[in-house]
Amino acid sequence: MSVLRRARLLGPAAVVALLAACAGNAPQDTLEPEGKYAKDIDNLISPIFVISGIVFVLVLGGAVLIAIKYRARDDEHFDDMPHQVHGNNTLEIGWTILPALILGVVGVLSVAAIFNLYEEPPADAVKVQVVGQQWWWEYRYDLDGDGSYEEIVTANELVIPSGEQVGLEITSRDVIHSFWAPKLNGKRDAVPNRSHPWNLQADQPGEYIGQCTEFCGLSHAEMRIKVVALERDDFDQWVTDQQVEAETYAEDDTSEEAEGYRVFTQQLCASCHLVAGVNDDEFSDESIPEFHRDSIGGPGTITDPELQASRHAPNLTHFMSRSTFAGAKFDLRRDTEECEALGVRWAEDEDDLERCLDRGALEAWMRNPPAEKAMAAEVVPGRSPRRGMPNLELTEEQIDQLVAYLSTLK
Ligand code: HEC
Ligand SMILES: [Cu+2]
Repeated sequence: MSVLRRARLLGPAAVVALLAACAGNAPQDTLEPEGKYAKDIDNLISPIFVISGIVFVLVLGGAVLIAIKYRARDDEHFDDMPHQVHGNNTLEIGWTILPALILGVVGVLSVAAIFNLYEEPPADAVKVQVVGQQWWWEYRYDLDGDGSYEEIVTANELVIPSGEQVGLEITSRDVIHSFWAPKLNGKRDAVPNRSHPWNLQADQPGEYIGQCTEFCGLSHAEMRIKVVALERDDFDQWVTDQQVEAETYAEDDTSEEAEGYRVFTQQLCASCHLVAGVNDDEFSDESIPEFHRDSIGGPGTITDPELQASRHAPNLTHFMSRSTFAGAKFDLRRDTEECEALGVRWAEDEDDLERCLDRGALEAWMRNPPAEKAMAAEVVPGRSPRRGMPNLELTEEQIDQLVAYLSTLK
């Protein structure tokens, strides 16, 4: 292929790549940090980029200059050897020491930044265990500092207080994932049976988007991250709300949500999803096999691959306090400006919920989850054939009842 043709093919690709870098709305732009740790990284990238830029220009510029200046000008002098500088001590010591000095500076800056990223959270910091699983993130909070992450268990949205260092312990229940919210910090792998410490801090309240960045199977691209930073007061309120248990319904209650409650507890839902105050028994030490117990106390001891990956599902106790579901792939709020502006604790208000709940998305999910998100992996001997939520063949009536019931889980 001629150089020209190659350029003609590569040109448009380069232009597309270049234009993509100009996106106005780029929620995952790592070069626009919005928290301490992401800024630490940015403060490392910028000087090193400048240093590499200078080296690049000097070396490449020098090479081009010399190539032009000393090129063979005519056939007569084509085989002439240029003047040799081998053995020039000043030059040789110079170009050994200078790069070493430059790398030394880069090394010191890098190591200092890495130490910053790993600083221990203060004793009273919010601590969250982040559990990657195919294909969603679970967040478990240790609020009393006793080292067990069981005070709040939620999914999809990591809620943190803004302006504070939040200590994470990142792990996985099945395969290797990687946690990355680019505006708040760099990435950290989630590896089964390991716990990786990490920090997050968001300077301002807001929503920060990220995604799993380690290929983890079928729905890897649909395993998103949403960090929601709230003012301290709002965060405290969120914590209080999250610790309230859900209601149960009497047998003679014929309201739609009571019917939905019965579908939830009598269908398989309750064997995978925990709603605190409703089916804790099914997840208690006595009544469940050991692997399921781990889903309460956190991962770490599950070694049977089939058990590692089956029957773990998002805790639904406060499902409606989130704005997304299924690995943050779908919005639970309708896509209008008014509803988008409600913020994360949108479901508190009955009217907001009535007006803004995206019923269609939720109903579609219950009608046939694998059609909404690729989840069923092929059958591998010795492994569970199922990841995620199966199609439970619900009737339309049951779906309506379930939506009514789920709407009460605020
Ligand atoms: C075999 C286990 C299993 C059963 C049974 C099950 N689910 Fe699920 N469900 C899951 C898993 C796993 C997910 C997360 C899927 C994902 O995000 O990839 C999920 C996701 C959900 C979500 C979204 C939650 C969130 O925050 O992301 C809702 C709502 C839900 N299920 C409701 C139900 C209802 C209602 C039933 C009963 C009709 C039910 N599920 C039965 C495993 C199950
Ligand atoms: Cu993943």
